[in-house]
Amino acid sequence: MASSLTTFTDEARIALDTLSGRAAGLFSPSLRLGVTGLSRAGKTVFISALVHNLIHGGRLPLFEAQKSGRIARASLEEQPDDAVPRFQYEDHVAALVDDRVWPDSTRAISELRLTIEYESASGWNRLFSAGKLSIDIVDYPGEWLLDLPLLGKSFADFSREAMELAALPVRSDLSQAWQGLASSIDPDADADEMTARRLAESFAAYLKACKLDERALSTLPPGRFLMPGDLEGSPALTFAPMMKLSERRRPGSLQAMMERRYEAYKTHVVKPFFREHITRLDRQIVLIDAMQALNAGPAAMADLERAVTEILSCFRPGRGNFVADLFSRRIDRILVAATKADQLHHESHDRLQAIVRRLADRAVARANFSGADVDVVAMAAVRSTREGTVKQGRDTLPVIIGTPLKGEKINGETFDGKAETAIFPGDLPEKVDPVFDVSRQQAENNEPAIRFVRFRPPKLERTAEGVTLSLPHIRLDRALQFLIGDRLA
Ligand SMILES: Nc1nc2c(ncn2[C@@H]2O[C@H](COP(=O)(O)OP(=O)(O)OP(=O)(O)O)[C@@H](O)[C@H]2O)c(=O)[nH]1
Ligand SMILES: [Mg+2]
Repeated sequence: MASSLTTFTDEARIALDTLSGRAAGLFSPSLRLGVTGLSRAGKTVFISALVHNLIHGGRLPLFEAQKSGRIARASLEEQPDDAVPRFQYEDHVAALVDDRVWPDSTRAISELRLTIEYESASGWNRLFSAGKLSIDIVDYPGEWLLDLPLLGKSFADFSREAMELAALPVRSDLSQAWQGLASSIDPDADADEMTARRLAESFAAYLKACKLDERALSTLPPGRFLMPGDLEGSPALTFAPMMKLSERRRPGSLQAMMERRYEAYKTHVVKPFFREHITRLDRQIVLIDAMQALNAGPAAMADLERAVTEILSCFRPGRGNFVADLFSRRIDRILVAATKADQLHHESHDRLQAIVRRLADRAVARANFSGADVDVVAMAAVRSTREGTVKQGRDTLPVIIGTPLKGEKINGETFDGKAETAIFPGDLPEKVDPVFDVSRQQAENNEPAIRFVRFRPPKLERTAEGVTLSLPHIRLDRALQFLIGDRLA
């Protein structure tokens, strides 16, 4: 009797704590927003601009909660995951705003919690909810997502596919050194650390060369070979595909060692990453550098499309897929966003968006994927240019004006990183099809459609009182509305 009474009061106290905690807003609802994209796609800039605009009450007319004045406050709070590096928001904003330089490359996962206090739009909700939403923003390399298919592949499958891809004409020259080395090694020889390392380094060098090459080739797994994070040099990363594998590997052989490490990579790197991060996401934005791909031509567009297909496949693995079991939550909204639209005149923004829509539609159709809303946007998280016109003879040309980065070149002129310049960027094609038509590229070998120059981040305007205004953007508000707007209704 006495003991059950204690149990009862304990439970009652916990229940009471929960209630008062809720009343104090301690248990505010949260939303996990994943931000990804291949390296240099614009993840760090996007997160910095999003947070800066919310904290400083930026101009966000398409973000309904802000426009109608229902956001009381947005502030940074301690993140829920102690073992994940914090997104260094203050450093990135200082770079953008004070120094007018783009933030450094980040190359690993990081997290930031932004809490929004708001007034609900409906009287009913106002009565029952605390009007507080915590958004946990998770920035992670898209390259790591491309590892997911490895979970279903044996070392022999992985080796065979790697060989096939390396032998393709587009890659054969880049993979030559590694192929040469791999073919000279007997998998049945005794396991040897230095041989394993030489093979792994040579294979990683080939993957990096694909990435750096101007053919803008899509990324091949293992993703950590390109973006090792804090795992550089660890045994789980010191393996490579092998040729001439024997069916029955000998214990103590090089093949046995490589196979064990490949399995360790899956168990200790790929799986935990998915379980701890991807499967807990509610919403996702995939940033793409469509401008760079457009400039490189249809083959690069096809490659970008392939990468987006693979990335989308990771978020909603169809039923029956072995990874579906890993998911604890369901991503219900995905935004595919082309950043850096500020390198075009606004007349081309809708064209860029149409191109991204086509790309996303094709990727969705091909991915093993269902059940999430996918939208697209052409945006600039940070707008580095203004618009204007320039008279040339009898024509008036629409131009964009900004400070080109030091060393950028156009028409033989090299910029010093200080002077403002007006540039006629050219228009994107009106029709979408040719952009994806690979046969056209070989036929014409034409000039890039757009001339694009990279600009420095903008100079922020100050009010009469000396207050710095928030970072200017293009359609960041539209992205926000799609990603979190409904949760602030
Ligand atoms: N004009 C313009 N350039 C941008 C914008 N966002 C990103 N960039 C450019 O793209 C580069 C990469 O942006 P980041 O945000 O660092 O990209 P990331 O995806 O975090 O890159 P990693 O950390 O290397 O994976 C920047 O250095 C800028 O030059 C934008 O909104 N407008
Ligand atoms: Mg980054």
